[in-house]
Amino acid sequence: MNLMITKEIRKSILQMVYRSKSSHIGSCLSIVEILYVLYFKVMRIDPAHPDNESRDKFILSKGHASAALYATLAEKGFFQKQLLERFYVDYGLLPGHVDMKAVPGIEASSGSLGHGLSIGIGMAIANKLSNNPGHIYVLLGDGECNEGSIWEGVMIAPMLKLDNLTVIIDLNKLQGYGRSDEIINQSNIIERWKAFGWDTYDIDGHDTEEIEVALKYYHSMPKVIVANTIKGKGISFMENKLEWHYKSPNTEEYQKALAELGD
Ligand SMILES: Cc1ncc(C[n+]2csc(CCOP(=O)(O)OP(=O)(O)O)c2C)c(N)n1
Repeated sequence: MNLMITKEIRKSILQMVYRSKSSHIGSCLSIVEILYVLYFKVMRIDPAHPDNESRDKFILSKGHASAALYATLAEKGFFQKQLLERFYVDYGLLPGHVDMKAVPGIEASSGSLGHGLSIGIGMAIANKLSNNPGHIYVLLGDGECNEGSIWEGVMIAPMLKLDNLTVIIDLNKLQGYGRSDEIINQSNIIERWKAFGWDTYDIDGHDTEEIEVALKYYHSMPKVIVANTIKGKGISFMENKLEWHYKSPNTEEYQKALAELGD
């Protein structure tokens, strides 16, 4: 079941990016298992009632990986899968960076990196004030963690004891133009977040059981899950290759990738 759904999500991402000749396929492929576990195993959400007051909320702060979120929402039944054909095309419906007004199920627009954590903290505070049981999940890129605004959020969330907030860092170790540890070395990222008072977890971000256990584990403080992932995961020639941040597959590459993902 896990495998079938994650494979379908990967196929949708591939088709969307190929059709629109757009970027960020590697960034999408590293977060498929995380999105799958959130939307199919953990979050209390109902595609038939996307505005339910007490729902859990997810913010994809690395909004350039929009294709992965749109594909997961379609798979979950928030909207018809056919709408994915309208990704990043002229007169399309689904913009290249996440748009909360495009389709049901999206909680925040994103794309300018560094804002999702603060938005999530605001939502978590609002839920506390109104006794709303909804939990807030925020997914950050590891390169995105170079943004100063992220560290304002890292400092304030434990002070406010936001135990209704979970952050997942997609540690795929690559950014747009290079390796994360060569740009700003945060190889001790867990110790850094821990020092500010976060509950920390270090997991394999492609192991769905590990992801589920980490997400469901009780925590009294805000939690950060550092998910070790592979950029381009699932398509062999894209794995851990910087060029697939911006590159779009040509027809030959598309066919090869599709064959790898199989039926
Ligand atoms: C504020 C801001 N600066 C620059 C960019 C351009 N940009 C898009 S993706 C990216 C790299 C992000 O790297 P990372 O967070 O590691 O995500 P990944 O794509 O590796 O998953 C950059 C710099 C942006 N979207 N927003």
